[in-house]
Amino acid sequence: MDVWQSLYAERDVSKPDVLVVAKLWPVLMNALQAEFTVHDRLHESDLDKFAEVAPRIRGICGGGESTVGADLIAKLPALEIISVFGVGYDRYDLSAARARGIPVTNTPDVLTDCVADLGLGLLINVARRMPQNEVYLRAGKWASSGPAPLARKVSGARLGIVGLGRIGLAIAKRAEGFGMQIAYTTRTARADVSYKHYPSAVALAAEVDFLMVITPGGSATKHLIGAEVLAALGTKGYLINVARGSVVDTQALIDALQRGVIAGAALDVFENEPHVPAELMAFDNVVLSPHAASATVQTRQAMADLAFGNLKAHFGGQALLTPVP
Ligand code: A2R
Repeated sequence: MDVWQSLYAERDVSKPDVLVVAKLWPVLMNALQAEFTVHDRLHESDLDKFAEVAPRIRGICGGGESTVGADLIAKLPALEIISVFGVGYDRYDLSAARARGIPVTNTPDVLTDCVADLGLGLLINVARRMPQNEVYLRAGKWASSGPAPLARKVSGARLGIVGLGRIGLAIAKRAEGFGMQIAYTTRTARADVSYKHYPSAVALAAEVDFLMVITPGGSATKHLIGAEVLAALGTKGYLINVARGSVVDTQALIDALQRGVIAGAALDVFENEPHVPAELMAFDNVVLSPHAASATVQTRQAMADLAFGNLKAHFGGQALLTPVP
């Protein structure tokens, strides 16, 4: 048996080779392994083996925060499809994929409710100091020192949403239930909503109590929320980020919190996640969440069904379920 025969003998040639570029949820991983020949992060763990299998890799599956650059795509001459387990794909080089005619799919819509739920949950948490209050109670301070400090009322407050797409709109609908006054900023005003549109995040921030960030990541929105926006939000304003860490200038946020430029922040995403700056962890007026917006069993199952379904559709010669436009 020559080297190629031995390679082929090890694998089921009827199962397309798929490179997995993230530590995926086991349910999705199991589905992939049943249908495909899966190479789990081989490009990071074993470069020799990766060089061996790269010529026959036909699909990539990764998470929303994975990086798939032009360099990786160039190493995969047989690549036909990239399936993203997430709605955001800002670290995938779409131009490089498109130049080769390789479709990219994502998992929109199915996670909208959960991200919106968490966005509003974070807003209420930071305003009403729910995590801090629980720590206060558990530390016995209620009994020893009396009631916890007063919080900020949510119902009826002014909410500014940066990015009024699928998720931004779902957040707005929830906030309507709290009688909040809603305004937003996007590059193009929506004709189908009556919320007030502002031309920039700075203009919006100056008019609201809570600024909710829910745009895509990537170079177009990098540090969209910086010192100027935070100054406009002001000493009574709160920032909530459920978009991508890159949309907020972390150093500017830390500076603003240190100097009392804003009232507080609630963050589900970070620039260098899973690493969270120690400065952020130290603030009493900051609520932190480990990028958990879509992390429910129900939503992750729906996302897995789409991420897997797109690959299966492609290799079965069917139309893709959710191609990135
Ligand atoms: O700017 P527009 O008119 O394209 O509106 C989109 C808005 N957006 C921006 N707003 C302000 N400045 C920008 N530079 C900017 N770029 C985009 O973000 C639109 O209203 C919204 C994105 O909405 P969708 O595409 O429907 O995305 P979805 O499902 O709401 O998810 C948003 C992001 C994902 O990309 C992940 O990064 C994260 O939520 O999970």
